[in-house]
Amino acid sequence: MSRYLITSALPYVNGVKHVGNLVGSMLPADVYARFLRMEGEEVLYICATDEHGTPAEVSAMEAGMDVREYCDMMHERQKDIYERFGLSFDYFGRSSSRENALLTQHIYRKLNENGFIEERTIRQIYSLDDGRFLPDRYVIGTCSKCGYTAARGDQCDGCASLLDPEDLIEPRSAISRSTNLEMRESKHLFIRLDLLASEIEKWVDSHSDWPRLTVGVAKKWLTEGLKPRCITRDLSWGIPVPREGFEGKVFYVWFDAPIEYIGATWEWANAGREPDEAGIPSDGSTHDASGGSGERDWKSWWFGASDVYYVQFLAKDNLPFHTVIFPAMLLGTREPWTVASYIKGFNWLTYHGGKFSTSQKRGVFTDRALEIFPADYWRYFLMAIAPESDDSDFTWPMFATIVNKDLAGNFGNFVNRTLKLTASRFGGASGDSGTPALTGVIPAGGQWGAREERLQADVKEALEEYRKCLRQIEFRKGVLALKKLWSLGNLYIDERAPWNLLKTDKDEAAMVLRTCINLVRTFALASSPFIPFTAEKVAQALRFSPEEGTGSMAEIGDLRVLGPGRTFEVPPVLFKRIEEAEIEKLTMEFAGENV
Ligand code: B3M
Ligand code: ZN
Repeated sequence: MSRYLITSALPYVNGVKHVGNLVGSMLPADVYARFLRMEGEEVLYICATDEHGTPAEVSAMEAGMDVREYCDMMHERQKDIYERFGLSFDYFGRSSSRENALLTQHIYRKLNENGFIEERTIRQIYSLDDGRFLPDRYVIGTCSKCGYTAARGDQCDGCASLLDPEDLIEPRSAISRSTNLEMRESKHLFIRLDLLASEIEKWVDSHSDWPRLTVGVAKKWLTEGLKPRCITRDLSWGIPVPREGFEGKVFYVWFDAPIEYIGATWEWANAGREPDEAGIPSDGSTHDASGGSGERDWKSWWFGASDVYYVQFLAKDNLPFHTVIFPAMLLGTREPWTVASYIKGFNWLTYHGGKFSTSQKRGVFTDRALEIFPADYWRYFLMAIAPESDDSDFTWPMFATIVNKDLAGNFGNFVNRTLKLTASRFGGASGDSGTPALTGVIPAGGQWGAREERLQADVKEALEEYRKCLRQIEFRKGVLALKKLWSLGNLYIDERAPWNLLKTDKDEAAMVLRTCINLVRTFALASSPFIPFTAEKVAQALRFSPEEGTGSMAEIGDLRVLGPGRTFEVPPVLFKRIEEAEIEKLTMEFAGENV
């Protein structure tokens, strides 16, 4: 028996994310977590905001706020949005937590003890007027290759060349615009990835089941050769480096960010209590994986945990950090930290053929998305077009097609016509006084025939197919299987035409409708990882608890769970069709400023 540890890439704290970010990490992780819980598995789904580094510092400065206060505010804002998307984190932490600081410093110390840390002196641009070193991207100037006047020190947006700050003509600070810059020497720490390369390669090779994208990126890095990598920065916002001569320096944000997967689990366990440094397991001690007292035990997930299957979800630009650098950091401690069992990487979601752009306001951002359509529309649509094996493109016409066809047409319509017809013919009182909802009673009578037996077999088969896809973390295939399952309902009801049977054989009609209501239950439960809010609505309308009869696909697929005599309500239309005119309006609204 395994337990499942799930993490999704930590969104940077600055700025609200667009729906492309969502589908590249958090949303699929959530679908997977919900699916596994539904299967009765023990799951811990952890995420957090990534709060350190220059972007947070600079955004705080732009907002005229203290960086800690800025992060407090933005963390809450993002957390709220993710809650409204139905992301079912067991914990959503913060990389600026005390837990993460202690763990980051611990991991650094172990790497250092084991000879994987090296001190080097490097030359960097210092801004006299800002009183600080400038990271490459905070130096701007004219591109020496194409003459673009707002090129950054790491890359030119005019000609896409990779640059060094020295390649810029008339370099200036992106923070203050000051040209008062000079090169200064500064001491930094490097992690000796070169010494860990063969171990990492072995580790990657031992995972033949990983997606092609994941293995491809890892292999590319390994073949190009791993070089020592700088893990410290001359900044004040970050985790202090516990080493003589490094006062005033902090760890590079990419060093502490992945450690926050562990840190957030510790935050979850502490539930607001102060962490105790002695809580970090010491060398060689293998933790009792049973978790002891039944309290939240972060170590049982992360240290010496032989029964944990750990799955990471992230977009492809984050793959090098997760397939090479983070595992090297953990392996180099020579302690038994949990490393990934499976790494699910995603390609890009583009927006009408181009990039989502925060600066140009191009594309749909998560906060605005929820003002336009309910979360389940987004969840289903985004997963249906998830950039799994290739990049994929968001367009509004596509959004409308998928919502109209699958959600409103296939699923919603079946639920609606089944429940409406039943309520109107069987016990269809128009609610108690004051409640306008149409209510009905599941009718008695009739016997299952060969068609129903076949339906039951088809449903179980479709569910098994669906289950297989999600077990293999193949979401688009999972969506296809789900659609196939829903179609079985429409096929059945059209074939059996209970509206006609009602005139000729009321018992038979009752049996068909009863079977359809059970299909509604099955569909709602099975779909709940993708459309949890709707599944909940249906559960409430049919008055069954979502936990009732779950725990296996066989139970979910059983079409004789809801028996005669149970009352139900007809829920309002679950998914509204999106009309042409609305699509045009939305396409215009989100086209961005440069169109
Ligand atoms: N915050 C980059 C990103 O949001 C970075 C991920 C950290 S994962 C440990 O794409
Ligand atoms: Zn250029």
